[in-house]
This record gives sequence, C-alpha cells and structure tokens, in this order.
Amino acid sequence: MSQPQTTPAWTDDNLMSLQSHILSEERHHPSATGDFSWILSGISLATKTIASKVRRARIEDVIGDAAGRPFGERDGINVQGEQQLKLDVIANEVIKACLGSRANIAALVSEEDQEPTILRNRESGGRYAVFFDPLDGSSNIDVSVGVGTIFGIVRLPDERRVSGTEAILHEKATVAAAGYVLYGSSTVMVLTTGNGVDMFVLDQSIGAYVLVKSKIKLPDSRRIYSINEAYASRFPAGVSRWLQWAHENDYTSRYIGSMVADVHRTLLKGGVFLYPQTNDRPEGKLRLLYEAMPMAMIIEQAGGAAVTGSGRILDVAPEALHQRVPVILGSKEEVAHIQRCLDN
Ligand code: AHM
Ligand code: MG
Repeated sequence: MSQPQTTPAWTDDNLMSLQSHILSEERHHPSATGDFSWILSGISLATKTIASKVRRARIEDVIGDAAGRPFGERDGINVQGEQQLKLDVIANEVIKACLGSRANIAALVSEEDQEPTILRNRESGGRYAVFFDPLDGSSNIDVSVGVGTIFGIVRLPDERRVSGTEAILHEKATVAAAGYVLYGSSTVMVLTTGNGVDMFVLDQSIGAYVLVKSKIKLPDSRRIYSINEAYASRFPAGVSRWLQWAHENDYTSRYIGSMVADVHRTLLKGGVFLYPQTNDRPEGKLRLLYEAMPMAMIIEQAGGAAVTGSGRILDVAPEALHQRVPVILGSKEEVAHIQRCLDN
C-alpha cells in the first residue's frame, strides 16, 4: 500500500499573516509572554485604520489643517512648531485609541504630543512604552505621495521607583521592536523584533497584513543617495566632500521627502539616506525616539548601518522625548565612506 505523502509544516508558499508570524516567532522563545502579539495587534488595527483614512483623504475632505483652514492659510502648529495637518491629528488619535487599552503598555510617546500619555504604572502591568510618529511626511499627502507611521516598542526598566518620562528615558530602557508602515501604492509594514527584518503587505480583500519577504538584507553598497540637496551650502564639510565625490562617481539621487518612503527604498535597493545637521539646524531635523531610532534598528537588523556622524544612532542616550539627531543610514559601505569623510 502506498504511503500518504507528507508535506512539510512550512513552505515558502504558505500564507502567513502578521498575527500568525508573531505567534510563531514567540513559539521559539519559551519565555515569551505574548506581549508583542498583544501590542502589535493594536498597531496593526491602528495602521489599517490610518491606511483607509489616507486612501480616502481627498474624498473625506480631511486634507487641510487641524483648524480646517485650506492649504496656504494654516497656522495649526504642533508642539515642535510645525504645521499640524488634520490627518496627523486623526492618526494620532487612532493609535492612542488602539493602544490605550493594551494592558502591558505603560506609556505612549507621540510626535504630536508634548507630554507622554501615561497609561498605567508597573504595579498595574505597564512594562512597555510605544514611541510613534503617527503620520510622517504628512505634508506630502495633498500630492498623494507615500507617507507612513513609524513606531518603536521599548521595554521599560524593572526599577519600580522610576516612572513616567524618567522611565522612558532611563538608560536601562531597551528597544524591543521597531517598524514602520508605508501608505504607498500598497500598504506595507516592515517589522523587526530583533531577529531580522520582515515585510508584510496589507491585503485589502481580507483585511490582513500578509508576510511577503522574510529576513531582508540590504546590499552592502549601492550608488544611490537620498538627501535634500537644496541645503548643500549648510551641510558639514565632510558631507559636502562626500557629495562632491559621489557626483564624480556615477551616483544617482532619489529623494521623496518622506522618510518612510526614502528609507523603504534604501532598505530594498540599498544606497544611503541622509538628513545631516545644517548650520541652521545643528541637531538635524529628525527625532531620535520615533523616527531615527526605529529606522536605525531596522537598517542594522537588515545588515546596514545607521549613524549620527559621531556614533551609532542606537547608542545615543536620549535626554528628551522630542530630541533631534542627524541621520545617516543605509548600505554599510556607503555609510562607512561618509563617516570617513566626516572624520577627516
Ligand atoms: P514630519 O515628521 O514633520 O513629517 O517631518 C519629517 C519629514 C521626513 O519624512 C522627511 O525625511 C523630512 O521631514 C523631509 O524634510 P525636508 O523637507 O527638510 O527635506
Ligand atoms: Mg515625522
């Protein structure tokens, strides 16, 4: 009698949702408590909601500023003195609504809020802080360019005496996971929990993120740079020297002006993304906790490098929730070359 054919438990053809992927990752860690699946299901729900808002932005007339004024007449300003668009506010509220009830989250830190939202203390189960930029690159929405949500999940220190902002900025707080969702021609989630980088695409027809690529690796070098060259006269001398060299060495330039889209291209194709300090912005523009740090973790987990020009982004000790840092990230060799130009 012929034996029934056995099929392997896993093949590359299997359909894997974000949820099942997280559960299967947790199976390999006997100490896992289900914390990530709990938090990530909240992020998944929030970003699916934001994706649908972004897609319908024009239709629902949510383009314009928080005060309802048309473009060109905005003065809705957020805590960092920047224009706060209506969709920024909506995305911020959606994320807080989706994460607020997750029992293990102690605090939420958003680009849009001056103070952290403290949800519960350690005694009540709060073990994590979630950092997020609800809608990065939102000034691009009115021209239908890709925008995104960036997030980092941080395990808070065990010390019971520290709480609130002190716990969030504590030297023993460790980044446990990071990711972004790009609302582009498709909605893509890129995620790392410290075990490589995986990419999921939102399948609108079933309402689920589906794994499309595992263990993404960046090419070690690629002649693409992504920088706002209009600021060239204000860059540090080392960056200008490197740019001059790149001009003479067949590099091509790609700059969308939306960090999630620019980093996503860099992750998949290689090259380097830079937002250095300028004379008028000596600390750079991008925020450490919810822009630079999550992107740095993703890029490093994919085999790339992410530095400020004076060290790894992931080694910067945060001193303030909305701190800014210069950012240079991407293919290892490209970043190393820029670093050498900065050092000389
Ligand atoms: P935002 O958080 O206010 O949207 O600003 C961050 C964005 C990034 O997405 C992008 O890389 C950068 O600002 C672009 O800045 P610039 O217009 O100076 O090139
Ligand atoms: Mg931003």
